[in-house]
Amino acid sequence: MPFLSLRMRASYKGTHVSGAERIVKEEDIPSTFIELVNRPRGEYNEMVITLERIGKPVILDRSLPISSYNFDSIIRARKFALQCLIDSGIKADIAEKGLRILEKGPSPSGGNMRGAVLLDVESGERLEPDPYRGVRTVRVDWEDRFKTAEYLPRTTLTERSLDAIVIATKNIHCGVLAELCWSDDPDYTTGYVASRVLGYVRIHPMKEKGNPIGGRVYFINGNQIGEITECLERKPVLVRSLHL
Ligand code: PML
Repeated sequence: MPFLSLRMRASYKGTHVSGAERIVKEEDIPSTFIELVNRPRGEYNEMVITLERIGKPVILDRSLPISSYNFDSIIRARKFALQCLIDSGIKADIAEKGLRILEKGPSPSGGNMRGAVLLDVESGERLEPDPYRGVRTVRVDWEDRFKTAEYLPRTTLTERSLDAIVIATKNIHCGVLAELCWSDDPDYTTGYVASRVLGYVRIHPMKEKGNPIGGRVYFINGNQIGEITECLERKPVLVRSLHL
C-alpha cells in the first residue's frame, strides 16, 4: 500500500504561522486536506500544501514515555526544563543557551522559524545550514491517528501534544540527544523536554499567554549532523502506540 506525506505550512508576510503533517493512504487525502487547511489559528496570507509519495515507513512500536509537570510560574517551569536537559546529559551552559534561543525567538531576525535549531552539544554553535529555515522533522505520523486520539479524553494530552510526541519520538530515534520545545501558538503555553533518558516530559507553563514566540531546539553531536539531518528530513516513520 503506497504512502503519501501531506504537509501544510502557513505564513504571514514571510513569518511562519503554522505547520503540520499527516502520512496518509490515497483514500484519506481529501479529509486530511480539509483538516490541515483549517488548522492555522493565526492570520496568514500564504499557505503551502505539499503532497509527496514516500517509501514504506519504519514502524516504531511505542512513543517516548510521557510525563507531565505543572508549575505556578514560568520561571520555575523553565528552571525545571533546564534541569531536565542537564539530566539528559546536556552541559548546563549549552542547555541555558537553548532556552535563551527560544526565549528571544529562534530566527536570527528574532521571530519564529519553520524548522528547528540544531545546537552542537560540545561547542554550543548553531549548525542548521539555513538559520532562517532551520531543520524540519517531516515524514512522521501515528500509524493510526484516530485510534491514538481515542486515548486523549483519559489524559491531559491535546491534539497538539499528539503531533509533538511523534515528532519528538522520531527525533530521538534519529539521534537527537535532547529536544526543547514550546509552541509558537500564542494560546498554547505547555512545552516539553524530550530525551532518551527522560522520555517526553511535558512542562507547563513555558511562556506567558499571548506570546507568539516559540520553536524547537535539537541538541546534537555536531559530527553526526549529516546522518541526523538526513534521518529527520527523509526517513518515513510511523509510531504505533502512545507510551502513557
Ligand atoms: C507545537 O506547537 O508544535 C508545540 C506543541 C507542544 C506540545 C506540548 C504538549 O502538549 O505535549
